[in-house]
Amino acid sequence: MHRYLIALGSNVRHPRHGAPREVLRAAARALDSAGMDLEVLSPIIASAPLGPSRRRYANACALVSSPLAPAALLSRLQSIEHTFGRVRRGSPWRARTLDLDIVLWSGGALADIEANLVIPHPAYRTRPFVLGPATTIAPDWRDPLTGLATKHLASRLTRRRPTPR
Ligand code: A4P
Ligand code: MG
Repeated sequence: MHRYLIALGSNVRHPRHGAPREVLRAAARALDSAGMDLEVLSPIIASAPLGPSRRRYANACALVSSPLAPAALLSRLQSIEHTFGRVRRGSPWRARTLDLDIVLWSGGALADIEANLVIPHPAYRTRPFVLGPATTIAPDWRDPLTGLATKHLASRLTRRRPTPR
């Protein structure tokens, strides 16, 4: 059995599930029936968008256990994204409403070129919308590359810098 920390994000309503936070709740249930055991879902937070989008995001993290290896797990996540994100309302297909990223796994650092998969997720150390929820469910999980625990990475981001005089 492996353990994974998954980051969930959404900033588009889903016609059936509703607002982004409901999309995340439904996505967490979907993880549970796609070869993963959902151990815990973090609180769902609202976060300011990073990047070009203007809509606020709902973000959360989930801890799952699974017999699936990383590449197989990624393709399960992508098919869940697909069922949620591409809702046919006539054509063309609409933008994705759900992003599921693998942040960490129990096997340490991994770069699978064929599967286009890098773990830890290269951007997680600088993203408050990942580290905040992650700290509530996996505070002591260490980044295999820096050796820093989630809670330390998070506090590095929020720590106030000395004000210049
Ligand atoms: N990939 C490589 N490593 C991983 C991994 N550890 N987990 C590859 C998941 N996927 C991984 O992802 C693109 C490719 O990354 C995949 O082919 C996969 O093989 P994608 O999800 O299809 O595309 P994307 O969403 O454009 O990329 P990505 O990297 O997930 O986007 P970002 O950078 O995460 O941006 N602001 C707030 N507040 N909250 C958010 O959640 N999210 C984004 C999405 C932007 N701004 C945001 C948020
Ligand atoms: Mg993604």
